[in-house]
Amino acid sequence: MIDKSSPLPIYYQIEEQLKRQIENGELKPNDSLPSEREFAERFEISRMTVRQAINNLVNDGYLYRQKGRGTFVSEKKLEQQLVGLTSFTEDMKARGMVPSSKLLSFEIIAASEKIAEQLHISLHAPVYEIKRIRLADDVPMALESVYVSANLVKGLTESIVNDSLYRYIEEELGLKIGEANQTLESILASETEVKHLRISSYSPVLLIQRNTYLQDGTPLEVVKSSYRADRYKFTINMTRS
Ligand code: 16G
Repeated sequence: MIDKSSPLPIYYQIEEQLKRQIENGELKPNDSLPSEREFAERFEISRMTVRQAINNLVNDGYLYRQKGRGTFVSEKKLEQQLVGLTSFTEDMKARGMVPSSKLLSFEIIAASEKIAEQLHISLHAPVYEIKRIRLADDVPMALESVYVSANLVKGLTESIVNDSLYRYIEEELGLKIGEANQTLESILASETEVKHLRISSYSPVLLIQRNTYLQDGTPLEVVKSSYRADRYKFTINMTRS
């Protein structure tokens, strides 16, 4: 079902067709795909074109490759319930995955007007800026920038943020995390996100912005996270009053 007269590139048509088959269950997780050669013969196109389509689907998380065995359909997206106020480490452990982080930057900076206002601290007060890639079973899931007041979250180190920020805040500092406001929107991945999340250019990502407060109302953190839209699905339960 390839339309060679269409203005849509052939690799793109193959990608869309395979995505549809994955979404409607015709292709199931861990099903193996025909080889590049078989694909090329079936559609009468070059192997290069097939490879491009498959590469894009591998990058987008729809397919995965196994050396010497072939290409397979990936597991479904991670479904994340938007209910409790949890950390990335807790979320991944709860689903039996191994969380890890790749620290991109860890610095004390002077609070900008916007950050100072949100953290209720003075302009230029010291703030930790922590940029991390969050991974689950070694797959990059989100790119996250966290801002916390250095006078509130004292003694942060690189090894702490390579582990769990919430664990340190609660267990080591004894601070009580209370609630958070969060927004979720779809945006086009920036170049940085494309690079670190290993997604293709022009992919959408889910931008989540969170403002977290301690139980006494003190602002704790300002967070901006970009989640891979190809690996994540957020669900909400609603009750009609
Ligand atoms: C989550 C939170 C983030 C928090 C982090 C702590 C979202 C959108 N963000 O990524 O606000 O700072 O967890 O994680 O859920 P950690 O305890 O694993 O370091």
